Amino acid sequence: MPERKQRGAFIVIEGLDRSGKSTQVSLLEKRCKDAGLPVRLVKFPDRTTPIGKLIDSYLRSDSEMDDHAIHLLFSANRWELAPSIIESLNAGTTVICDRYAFSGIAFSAAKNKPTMSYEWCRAPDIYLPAPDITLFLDVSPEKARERGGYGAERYENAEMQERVEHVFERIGVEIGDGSRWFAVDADREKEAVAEELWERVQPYVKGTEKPLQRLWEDLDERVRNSHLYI
Ligand code: DGP
Repeated sequence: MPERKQRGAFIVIEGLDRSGKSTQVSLLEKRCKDAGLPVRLVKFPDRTTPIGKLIDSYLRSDSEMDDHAIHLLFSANRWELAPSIIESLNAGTTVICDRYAFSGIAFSAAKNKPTMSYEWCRAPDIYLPAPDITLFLDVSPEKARERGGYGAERYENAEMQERVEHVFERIGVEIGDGSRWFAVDADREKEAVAEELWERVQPYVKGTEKPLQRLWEDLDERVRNSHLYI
């Protein structure tokens, strides 16, 4: 029998600000490298592209933008990198992604605007490559405060972070908590968190034969099959 082709795993790390996400992403990358696995790190927003530069300026409050427009730019930033992520995965490289579409929904829906519902926020990211596993670093507001509080960028305040966390909880339920989405207690020491992340990614890091899926493609199918489209 011909050997089935393995692709790299698509691993997403999400979390609130001050959850230790950047540290954990680096530790996970190092562990993959030490294990001899081909790995590529991707960070969203990618502030280096022309779209990313607009996002960077907005996050630093150097510029203002309509909430809907900036939401679509965050999504466009993911779409512009999607082909190269797919290419890496098909070449057998594990892709570790620091934030993804889930942040897109969480941070925008947390603005609580009547014209930016959960569904509206999710829409532009439907059909992006779907992660094999998403690890959500869950930090308590007390721990975040203990870690030196939030930074100076837009969204980095306790009230916003609390609303963001609620949206993340809903996303976790929708994606399937305990299957493709795992909430990880990020209040613990960084070594303990790193150990749990490493354990969680074990079924995937050596590559997978599973075809790459698209985000919420089943949901879209339900929409397409509905009588609204006849
Ligand atoms: P980071 O570089 O990980 O600190 O993320 C920058 C900030 O941008 C952080 O507060 C989360 C927020 N963010 C990340 N992705 C999105 C997105 O797609 N939409 C919105 N509105 N905010 C996002």
